Amino acid sequence: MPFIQDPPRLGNTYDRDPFFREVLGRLLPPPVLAEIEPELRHLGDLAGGRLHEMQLAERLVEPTLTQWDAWGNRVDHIELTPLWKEAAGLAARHGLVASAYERKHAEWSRAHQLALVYLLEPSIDVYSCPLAMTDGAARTLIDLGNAALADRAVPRLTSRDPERAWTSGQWMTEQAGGSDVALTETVARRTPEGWRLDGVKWFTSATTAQMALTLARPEGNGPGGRNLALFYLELKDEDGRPNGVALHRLKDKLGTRKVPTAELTLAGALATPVAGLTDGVRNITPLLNVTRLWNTIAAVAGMRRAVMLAKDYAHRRVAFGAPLSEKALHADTLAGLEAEAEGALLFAFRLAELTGRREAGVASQEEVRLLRVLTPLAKLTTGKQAVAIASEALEAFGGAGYVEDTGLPRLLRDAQVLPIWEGTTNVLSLDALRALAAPGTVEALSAEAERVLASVRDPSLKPAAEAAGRALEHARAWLAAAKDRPEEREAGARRFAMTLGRSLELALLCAHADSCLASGRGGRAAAAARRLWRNGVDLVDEALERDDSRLLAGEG
Ligand code: MFK
Repeated sequence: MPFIQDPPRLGNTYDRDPFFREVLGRLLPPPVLAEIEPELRHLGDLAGGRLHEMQLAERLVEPTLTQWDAWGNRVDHIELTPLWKEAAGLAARHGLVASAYERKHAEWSRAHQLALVYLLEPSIDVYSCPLAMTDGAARTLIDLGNAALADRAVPRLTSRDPERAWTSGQWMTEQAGGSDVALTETVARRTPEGWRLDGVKWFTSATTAQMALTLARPEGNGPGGRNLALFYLELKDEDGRPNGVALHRLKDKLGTRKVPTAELTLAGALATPVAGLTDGVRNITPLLNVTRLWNTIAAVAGMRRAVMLAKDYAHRRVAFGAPLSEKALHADTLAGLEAEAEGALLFAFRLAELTGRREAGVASQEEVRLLRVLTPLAKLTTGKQAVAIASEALEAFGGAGYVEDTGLPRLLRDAQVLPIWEGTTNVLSLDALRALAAPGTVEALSAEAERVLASVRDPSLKPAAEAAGRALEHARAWLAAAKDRPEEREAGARRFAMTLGRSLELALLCAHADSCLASGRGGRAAAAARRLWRNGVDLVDEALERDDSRLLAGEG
């Protein structure tokens, strides 16, 4: 009998994720956790079982676009993969969007919703993409106070009935305007029937949605983002005919292959301004901030999935006389990955907590400012980590991680989009600087860091917490020194943002570990905190340190 390797297995991904359960246990009031736990366990079972099996079985199935029917009618039909169809029903029934809006658990409703997302996300082939945009569209319509549009669309966007539920697109990206959305070329013309849009959208994710929010320049408006307007459109008219939207092709992407991302033309599409005829970029930012939150959750869910598989495999794979799990170097490597995933998870759920507080109307001014700056920081930090962790996790399988029919390479391909869409690392680093320029935001961030670090009392955690504190202090000094040096400030923005993001994660992990130690829940989290510290050495980006001393010395 030739040797046959036992493949990695997931099991119930809720039960097998004690760190996640600990985090929820600290974050949620016990009655809330008790109420939602059966559903979390059910989703963990699905994610680690049937959905994961479907995912592996459908590895080669991709969405297809049929533009014409046999008789010459333009149909633009996208056939989704079976798993996507299954995910749509599951998402609606389990309230993956709805639970945030029903607000059954007051300010903990976002954490509840994102816990559901965290569990399902790695097993639904990035169906999280349309859900994120749907959530963002609902938020935007509500925040901008357009009652007519909100009354029409929000009940659909937040429906638990798969037959009624809608998804929304977020059509921003054009050939000229990707990161620089102000370059949008789509034009809006006023006609007797209403506003009509003409233009080409280059990357419209999940184009099977029923509606979209998009940007266009009303005829007569000047250039720039302020002269764009935010529009609402539905893809089909009342009779089910296309509303001036023609799909050119599905994009041939490195990853997220199951997401039917299209390039499309708007040719006289009827659309409604959501909030006036200017300030489109500002008006679409509620959507951006929600999808950036989802991106963060997708990143931490992907990291956890990669680590779970690699850890399970380490018990099944024998090399050099013992299971890999008993090899000191392999175990150390996996512990490093796990620590990254845990720091990132804490960051993501801190963001979820703040979002929930703001939406429930109980956030202080300081928390609102903190949320604004933590959103880009969490998205950019976790996006980068997700790619690095997926890459290392594949390596932990040796050649099997590089072979398609194990289903493992997808982890890396799907992670690679996370630092790109919803704002690249550089764009978000600049966004973090923009947020910090607003009055009170540096103070809000400093207060957060101080509060988290002050809660770390156990002597075994002090060196790691102090390293985080030093890095945060360094970042603060750099920001002050770079204040009047716009070019240097811009050049150092990513180093600054990554230093901040990673040191906040370490601080949060130290605080979490401290509370575990204090409540006698063992030292596992403390070991992870020390491990994360070792991963980051002293966390301060070396180049930032050099910039910093140069700036502080007043050198040009
Ligand atoms: C699992 C997760 C799945 C997610 C699925 C998503 C699939 C979708 C695929 C996509 O990729 S969709 C396209 C994503 N594109 C982007 O994210 C665009 C990236 N670029 C930026 O974010 C730029 O920073 C930005 C376009 C916003 C800059 O544009 P401008 O024209 O230079 O705007 P400006 O002047 O900086 O900001 C305009 C206003 O908005 C300002 O306010 P005021 O008008 O009051 O001065 C800004 O302060 C405000 N603003 C900008 N970003 C904000 C914000 N406010 C709140 N939050 C923000 N994030």
